[in-house]
Amino acid sequence: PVAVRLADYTPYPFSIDEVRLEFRLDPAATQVRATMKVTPAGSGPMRLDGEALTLKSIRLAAEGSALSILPPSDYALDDHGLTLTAPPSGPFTLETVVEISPEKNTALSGLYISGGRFCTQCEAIGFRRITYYPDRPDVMSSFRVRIEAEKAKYPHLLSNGTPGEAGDLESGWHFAEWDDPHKKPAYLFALCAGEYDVLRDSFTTASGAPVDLGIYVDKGEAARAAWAMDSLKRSMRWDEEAYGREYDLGVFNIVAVRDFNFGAMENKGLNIFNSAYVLADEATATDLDFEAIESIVAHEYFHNWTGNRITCRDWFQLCLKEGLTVFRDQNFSADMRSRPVQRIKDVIKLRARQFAEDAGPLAHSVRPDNYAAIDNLYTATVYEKGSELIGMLRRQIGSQDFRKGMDLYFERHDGQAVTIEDFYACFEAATGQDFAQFRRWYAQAGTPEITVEESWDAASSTLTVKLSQYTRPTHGQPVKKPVPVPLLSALLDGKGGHVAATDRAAEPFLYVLDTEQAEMVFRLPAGSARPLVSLNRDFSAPVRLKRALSRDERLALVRAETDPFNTWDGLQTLIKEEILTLADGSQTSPDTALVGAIGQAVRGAMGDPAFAALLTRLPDVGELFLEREPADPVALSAARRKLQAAIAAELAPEISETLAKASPAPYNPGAEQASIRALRSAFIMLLGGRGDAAGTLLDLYRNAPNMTEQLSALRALTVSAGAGKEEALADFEARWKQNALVMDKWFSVQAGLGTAEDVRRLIAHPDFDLRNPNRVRSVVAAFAMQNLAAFHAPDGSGYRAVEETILAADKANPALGARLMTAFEQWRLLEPKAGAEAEGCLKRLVAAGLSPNAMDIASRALDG
Ligand code: DPP
Ligand code: ZN
Repeated sequence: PVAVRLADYTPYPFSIDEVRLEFRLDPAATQVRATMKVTPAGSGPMRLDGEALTLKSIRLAAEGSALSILPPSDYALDDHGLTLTAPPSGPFTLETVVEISPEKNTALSGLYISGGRFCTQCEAIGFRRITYYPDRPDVMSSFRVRIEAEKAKYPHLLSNGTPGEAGDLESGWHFAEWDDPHKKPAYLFALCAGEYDVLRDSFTTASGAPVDLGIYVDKGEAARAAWAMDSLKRSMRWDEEAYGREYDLGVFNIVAVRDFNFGAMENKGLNIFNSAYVLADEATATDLDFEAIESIVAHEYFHNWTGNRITCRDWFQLCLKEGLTVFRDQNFSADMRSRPVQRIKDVIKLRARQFAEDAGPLAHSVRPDNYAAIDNLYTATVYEKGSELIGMLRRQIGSQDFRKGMDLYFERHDGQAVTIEDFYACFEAATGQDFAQFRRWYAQAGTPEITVEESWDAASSTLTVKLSQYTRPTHGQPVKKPVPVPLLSALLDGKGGHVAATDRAAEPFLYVLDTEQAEMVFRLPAGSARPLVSLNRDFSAPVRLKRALSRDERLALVRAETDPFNTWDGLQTLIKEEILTLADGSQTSPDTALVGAIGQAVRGAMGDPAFAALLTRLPDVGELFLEREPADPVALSAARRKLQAAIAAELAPEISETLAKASPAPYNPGAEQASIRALRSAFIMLLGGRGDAAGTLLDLYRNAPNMTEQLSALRALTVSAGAGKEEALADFEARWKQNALVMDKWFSVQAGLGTAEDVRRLIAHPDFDLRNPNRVRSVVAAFAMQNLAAFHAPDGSGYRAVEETILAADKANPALGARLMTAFEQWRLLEPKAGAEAEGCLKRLVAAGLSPNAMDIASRALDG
């Protein structure tokens, strides 16, 4: 595929002042009439995007005249659109009528059918599958929509904005009109039609405007949308309090859809959600599901200002809305729950997904300068690293100046489609600072490595900390320039306190490393003991710290830490090193001092159970790939289990004591109870690592009062692979076979923890549905992205178990196919046998024929 380049950007030479869309909905043949009021800004042809459309008629009217059929000589059609070869030089009206087939739309982009209802997904370029239109984010227009459909089958007809006229038509049809007064790009268009149950509520904005809220779900499911509704109202309030942003329409609707490529979509006034992120109750959803719903509802809502009111000029600027909105939702979650726990979870995700992406053939900068397939830019780098960049900005300028810059951004750019430069210009204006060097973070791919060397001169009581930064070459970027790395730091006394230097108070301080090398020099009062150095507290910069410390030095640092993130991270580093040592065979059993220290840390944190749970966490095999090459996932996985068993033995008394208590009741999904259940679940997982706890686990499974603990017990039984596993899996299936979202968990537990044979069996299961992305991901992605020892088996059996399914999924749904292909991103790091099998599999997939989206991933993975 030909790459699209940022450098080639030119504004669209027409403005679309208004567009009216009229739909006659039919699953096989939907008719769409689009009437646009157009004003040329220059001269030349007018290009409209369009894919998989059948043009029925095209008419044009110059200003002041009536519509008349456009002669074929005045336009040209091709597979990707329509060109008006000689449009009028003054304002005109263009009307097209096209026919589309929603029921044949398996790509789930554009207008399609899910569960017998119509729905849309237009980001990034799905609108061109609905009608001919300049499908680019910098063309903003006001949309008026009329929907006609059979009333009995589709009683609810929804679109963006606020409802207008509605009524009955002939032969059992009806219609509804919707008006969206806010100008928007086509990717924010949405339409839903069908029969739903509706959970209704209302909200009053800070300035007193009433908003009707509705969540549209499957029949019988309205009660299960209560948490999503609660999360929505809290998000609306939070955006007023934290950013001064109010909602701007009288209606806000969410529709839950079972078949959806993304998690959710922020269409103006009509968010469409993957039903996995709407429906929850204690019996069917885990605390992690509740937490995800809260954060995704917030994320989509926050897009109303960061994304919709102010959108991206082009898709290279995707991080402008996504990185910023992730930053906003992460802070919302931190305010709703525990800030340090939220930070740790965000960093786990960043390291697992984004660091891996940044270290492999798919590495790209947060704002790339070219792409082959826009769907493939919805990445951890754009989202998660994009959020980290905003976090660094705020840390450097402080929250007051950050708010000033944001206020200016909203004031200056409301109603516009803008760039990262526009965003930073607001912060330059608000603070008088120059962010040119900071913006290198947006242009350079790769994770900076910060090497730290300390020396202590006892005679002068001087501690010198040498810092240097280096970013490895990535595809197309052989040499990197230094970026500003804000390191929140402190000197520790080893007794839980901070040390002052002669010229520096005892408080933590921000040190910004903005050159390749620099030194921090601390002069202490004569006779001082050597302090310990706490660096990158709260993970203030998204970097990899390289510090040559012995196990004892690290343990001492963990004990001395005053920053909860670093306490956790210090143990994670030790745990990583321990797993690597066990995996390469230089040590056969886990170090007792380390296991003891983990036990001690967990016991000391029992008062903050969610934090204690994180202290028991072992890094995933995928995170360890980056630590030592070549990676041997089979050995890493075995080593990980050894350490897990040792931690379980160390904590045996706490585990039995905790699990002997009843789970908190009555159930509440809020942070306080979720924290207690997080520790219970962590302990259940540790029991699974022991191999002698099948009886206890089966009891826990049978008596689990909620899905959080039921699923943990099921997982632990699956890991332990002993007695009770088959019984629990069969029971779970019998109990939940009617609930697709719960069954996704059943599939995912087995694919994520089982063998290649298990995966073949799951793919052959009658409920495996190639057309449903959640189900495909719960098997193929769970296996290929979480079960690395089995997926990357040295005999290639893991690859062979899923390659045909990847091909078939890709054929129907290229966005899904491409997402699954990213499982190969780390293949070059593998030990030679698995590496050769991975390459063979990639080549077979390419030879069998992939979609352009999947081909983009495969060819980068092979070239890189
Ligand atoms: N823009 C969506 C999001 O919120 C992706 N579909 O991330
Ligand atoms: Zn988003």
